[in-house]
Amino acid sequence: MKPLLRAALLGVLISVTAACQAENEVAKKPAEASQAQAAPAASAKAADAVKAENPFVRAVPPGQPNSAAFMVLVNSGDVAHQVVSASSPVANTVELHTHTNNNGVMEMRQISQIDVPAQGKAELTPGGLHIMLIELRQELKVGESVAVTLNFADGSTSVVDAPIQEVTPPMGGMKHH
Ligand SMILES: [Cu+2]
Repeated sequence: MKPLLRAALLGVLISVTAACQAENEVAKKPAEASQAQAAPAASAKAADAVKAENPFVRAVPPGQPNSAAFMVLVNSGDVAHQVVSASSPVANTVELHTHTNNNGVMEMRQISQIDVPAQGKAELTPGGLHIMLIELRQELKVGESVAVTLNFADGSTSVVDAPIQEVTPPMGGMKHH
């Protein structure tokens, strides 16, 4: 009796599953077709696929001309994206920077873009990649936040609200003579 019951249940399950799949396929097809025509690759826009996690800006004392913004850029899409520039109302100039180790001395240099791989991430951290805020227009106080606009290679943009935090300098320190 029991095996028979199980077989009967299994049969019902299989037919239900099969029916669902068939229904889904029928329902999906027209939607996909119309979406592709209306807005090609809309979901692939960098600003939609790339999210900034844990953004923060280094707090600086009054008189200090520069600061930097850090964050983890997470790309949930299947296409690689690139940040090609950034801007912020708190700085006259904003540049994309990285750090390189020159015989034990950490040096900053400007780069043309920050790559965010498909299904991957780019980590902007003190001592590594960062968004350089040059010629600050205002003091950056802990507890306030800074708007940083990211401009992607595909023309889309996203504004990141980055809280201002105390950041201890990375090991090795900056270039000094
Ligand atoms: Cu820098």
